[in-house]
Amino acid sequence: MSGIIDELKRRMMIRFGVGYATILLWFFLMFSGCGLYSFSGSIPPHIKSISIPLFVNETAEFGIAEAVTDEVTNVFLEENILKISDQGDSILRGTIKRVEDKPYTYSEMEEVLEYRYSVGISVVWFDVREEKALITKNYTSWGAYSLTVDVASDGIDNDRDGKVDSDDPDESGDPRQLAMKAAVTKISESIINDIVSTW
Ligand SMILES: [Ca+2]
Ligand SMILES: [Ca+2]
Repeated sequence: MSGIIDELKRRMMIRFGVGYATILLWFFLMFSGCGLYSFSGSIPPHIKSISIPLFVNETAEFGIAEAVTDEVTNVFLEENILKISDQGDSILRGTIKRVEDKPYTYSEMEEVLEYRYSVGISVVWFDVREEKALITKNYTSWGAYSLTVDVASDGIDNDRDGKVDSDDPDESGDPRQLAMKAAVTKISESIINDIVSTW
């Protein structure tokens, strides 16, 4: 008798277990579905692709237009947000308006401890079919660096990812280049966020 009860218990466990797994799977599909829906659903449905011509550089900063254009393009490719195309039904145009290096903190000896590299970029995301701008916005961001201490020991979170010096494997190389990369990455993220959350 107890054998039969044990068998019934076992079967109920299996059924309950399967049911539980089904519910979990259902929840997973529902939520991941919602995630996908809200992500792509925020872009007008007739826009399936985007052209990203090389940003215009109005500053003397060499290579920054390429750096920003590449970063934005890479995020689109990685996240599979819109198809990148030379003849896209939307176009992202950007202009590097301003690059500045400014002292930010000083030592007691009035030496500059930290510089801030800041970038200003104006961007237009244009709907080709309806011939209207979907986003027109200016973006600014910055990265920090020292001219006297190595990026790996300057006590500065150069790329603003919350990790400093030896805790951050990314903090190496040319300080100003790292600051530029940080600014460019932040602006690229902001542009992408605005594109996927306009509607
Ligand atoms: Ca860092
Ligand atoms: Ca550092």
